[in-house]
Amino acid sequence: MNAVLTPRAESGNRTTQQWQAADAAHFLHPFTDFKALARKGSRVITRAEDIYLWDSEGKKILDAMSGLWCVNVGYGQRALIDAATRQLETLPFYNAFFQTATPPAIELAELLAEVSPPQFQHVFFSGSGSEGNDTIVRMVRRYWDILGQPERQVIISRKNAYHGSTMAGASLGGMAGMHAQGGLPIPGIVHIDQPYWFENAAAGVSRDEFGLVAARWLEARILEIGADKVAAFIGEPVQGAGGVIVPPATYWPEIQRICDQYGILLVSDEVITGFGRTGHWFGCETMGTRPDLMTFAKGVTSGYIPLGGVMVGDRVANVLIEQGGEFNHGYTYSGHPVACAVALANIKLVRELGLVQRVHDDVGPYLAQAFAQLAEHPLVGEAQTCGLMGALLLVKDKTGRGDRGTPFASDLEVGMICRGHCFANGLIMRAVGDRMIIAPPLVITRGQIDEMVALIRRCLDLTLADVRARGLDR
Ligand code: PXG
Repeated sequence: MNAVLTPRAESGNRTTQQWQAADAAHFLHPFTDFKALARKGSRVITRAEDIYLWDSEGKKILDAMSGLWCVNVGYGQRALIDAATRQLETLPFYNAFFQTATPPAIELAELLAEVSPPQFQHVFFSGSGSEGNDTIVRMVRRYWDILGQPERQVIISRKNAYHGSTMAGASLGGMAGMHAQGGLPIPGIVHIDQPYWFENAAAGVSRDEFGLVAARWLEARILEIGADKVAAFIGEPVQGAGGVIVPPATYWPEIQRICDQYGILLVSDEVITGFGRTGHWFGCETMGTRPDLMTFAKGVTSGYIPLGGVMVGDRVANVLIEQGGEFNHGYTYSGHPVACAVALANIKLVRELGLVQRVHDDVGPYLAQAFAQLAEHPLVGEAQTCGLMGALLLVKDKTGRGDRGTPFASDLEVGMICRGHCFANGLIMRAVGDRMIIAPPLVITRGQIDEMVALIRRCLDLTLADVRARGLDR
């Protein structure tokens, strides 16, 4: 029988098959082959608590990806739920366009200035990280315009970066698959190689040496374009969607030196790394840079409700405010009162629970230790963590290419085999190529890390058995 014709049950009370049929009939999912998913059927997630999800079959799953890098305080936090409810009752919406403001937006702006590095005293709100990066493009070009240097238009980014999915966000990003659709990148955005030692370092070059080499690709590109044409450099402190690529410690300080030397604005995209993920409030603090602008989203509300924005450093804010006149840019939901109320409750909770310090002193080092042990697994060629982000690179042979290991051919999709085992064993861990990545909620306990690592180990064993049985290691 065609499931679509099954009588519709009460909302929230349908069978998995009924959900899947309605989903396939109407819902176009992001970054998805629609037809393939319709054939296979979505996994329907129906509820969550702490760091666990439950699907429509009642199966419990450990969410080692915090939703999509965002549910930093874990699921079910009463303070956030109550903040949203109270604000919905008091004032569900008002805009910030017509010389108006709402108390939650003002209070959040004030609190963000407090938790951000000292150069940040102003914020521009958006509804998402992608919109935040669109604002970045508008703002850096406007900045140079006001300063009488309108030819400074070019923004330099990196291959395999992820900065969102709008026209500007996807253009800033360096994902080849995204650029292949719809005529991207837009003009004035160029990309240099990423600081990925495993893939891009020459033989015999140490991580730290490579960090300097990779940073100087920026300098070379600036000189090629002409420093007087370059507006800004943008990067994620740790590349997230690109596979949790933790740069060598030498990389970011050298990037800072280069931006300073040529007067170029430095933009830190903190959409994933913001609000404690790396063990400081912002990833730029972990990496030792002083950005002029920071994009944020995700962890600002722990994903309970959409909100994003740009922290605007004094260098840019002073020019925009003092000399800029009207900035012709903004979104209906810039400073949405309910989103801002949830963000306020979220940031206060992060403080109350001491989550940033906890990642820095306790669970971050604990995860690093566990990953160092996983690095001994025969499939693992590289194990990296930064705070509560982690990656395990699956390799064919650990001893190839000096000590760097030999990767699997990418068409074998060994990462997808591993991800399949994770799903089947109640663990959400993502595969980016053959990099298996995690970013669990910051509230995760040591006991829960043990539980997660035991699941990871089991899935690595199952993947290794598969790889050997299918002869993929030959
Ligand atoms: N910057 C960074 C660094 C991000 O990680 C965005 C901007 C865009 O944010 P919005 O809110 O517009 O999605 C992101 C988003 C993945 C994945 O597959 C990562 C993101 C989004 C969707 C999927 O890891 N990051």
